Amino acid sequence: GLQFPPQLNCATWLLDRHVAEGRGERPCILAPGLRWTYRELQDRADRIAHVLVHDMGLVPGNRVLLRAPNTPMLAACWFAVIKAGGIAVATMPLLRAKELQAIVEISQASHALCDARLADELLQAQAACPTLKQLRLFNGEDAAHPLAPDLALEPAMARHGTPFANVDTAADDTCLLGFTSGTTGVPKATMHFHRDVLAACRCWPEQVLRPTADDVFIGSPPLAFTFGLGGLLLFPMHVGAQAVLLEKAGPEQLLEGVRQFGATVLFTAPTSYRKLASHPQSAAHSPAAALRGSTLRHCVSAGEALPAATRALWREATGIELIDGIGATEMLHIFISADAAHARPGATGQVVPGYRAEVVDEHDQPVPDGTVGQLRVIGPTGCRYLADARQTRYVRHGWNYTGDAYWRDADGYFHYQARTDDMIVSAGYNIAAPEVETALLQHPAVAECGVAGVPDDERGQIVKAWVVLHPGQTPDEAMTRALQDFVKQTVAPYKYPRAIAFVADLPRTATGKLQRFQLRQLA
Ligand code: 3SK
Repeated sequence: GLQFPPQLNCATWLLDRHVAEGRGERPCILAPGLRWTYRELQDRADRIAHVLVHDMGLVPGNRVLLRAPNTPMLAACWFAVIKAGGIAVATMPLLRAKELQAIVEISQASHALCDARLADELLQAQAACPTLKQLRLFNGEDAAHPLAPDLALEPAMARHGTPFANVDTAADDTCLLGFTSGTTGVPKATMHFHRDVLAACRCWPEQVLRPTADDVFIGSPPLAFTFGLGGLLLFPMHVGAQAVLLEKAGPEQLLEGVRQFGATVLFTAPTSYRKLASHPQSAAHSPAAALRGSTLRHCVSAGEALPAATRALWREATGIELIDGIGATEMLHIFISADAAHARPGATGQVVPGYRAEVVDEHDQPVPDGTVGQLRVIGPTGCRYLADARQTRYVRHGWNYTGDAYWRDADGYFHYQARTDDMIVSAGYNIAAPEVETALLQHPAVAECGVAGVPDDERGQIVKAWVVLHPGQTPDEAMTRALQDFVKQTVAPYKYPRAIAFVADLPRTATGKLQRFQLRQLA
């Protein structure tokens, strides 16, 4: 097992260690028009830590809400909170006042550091949240409205010196709250300790990704999503590598970022790989073709199930085999995965050493290989909810019940079926919604789709698909029949969608996960 000293501040290991050991001048954080070395990031983080403690009255254990797109200042704020013994509560940039209010209430955040360009919604939330007393805004020069001088972070940073002596936290003091993205609509706060952060850096990255100090990480997930926090901040810094932070990370920005910064490791979600690979330009000039022979050597997919068709599309377009993985905010990062050499199409991978994962039945008993059941996982990085009665439902005897339906094969590879609540029962047949989605996605007219069960008098439920067509395709009766026939020929015919609705886009969480429970509200 992993051993950590009883007193531990993870910022000391991830950031200050590099400067102390002579690597301070190595590049650390890159962004368009900006390059910070490890020493420069440390300088910013130390100054912000002084502001938090001396100007804003932070004491260890206070929760600090962070709100910004992926920027170097967000990284500096995150480390400042950890250095000061606070608890980082990073939030998705797209959240509105109501959602921020819920997060402030659940986390009991007393302090906030916010990108001035995103201040409006937070100020609205603050008006309704008496616990949130201290707020500072950064990146104010680009903001639409002038900053109240007493709220501006950068001038306050300039008034403080360095260094900052990191608070001597215990290894099992909480350092971050991760909010689940709410595929079911109700977010939960998960608590992570300083030692969890370092354990996450030691498990999946060391066993599967195996990065080096020469790697340059890039990607799309927000740092508020632990997939992004690990992939774009913790894991690069653990090995002294570089991370590119992009405020916008659509296909064009990712492609340009890989080229401009010579990125070697890409983190993004299956939908984004699919968009990159099937860009409307001709195949020879598509973004994916431009990545063939580029600096990229590892492409990591997580955040939602990877359809086999997307894996194949990416391999054909770029020559790179995706590293798939399933993680959870509850577990901080990925716990089942396979590196490119061990990838098995249709399977997420094998359990990452350090974790145990099992497929169990409704009585919590492990099922034989080949049988579908619920995935549960236990390991060094989770799982605890903050003051949430659902702890007893989702965490039992230390195991986190993930809500994913999986089966395991004889070689220990785990195969995703659905969220347990995404299994459709139609006329006695069990149908996994993602399997129907995977089949539909193989049709050339389909850009995106979501599948869910809808009530039906005769069959109990029927399979319904909500489909976004590629530009130029016609959403008519003939298309409906073509898609239904296609699914019948691709998977067992009883799984075909008896109803199809054509829509302009699909409801997704801020982390890009499909919200199947919202589909039924669409026309
Ligand atoms: O959703 C996932 O698969 C995931 C992956 C890595 C870290 C966190 C999460 C939620």
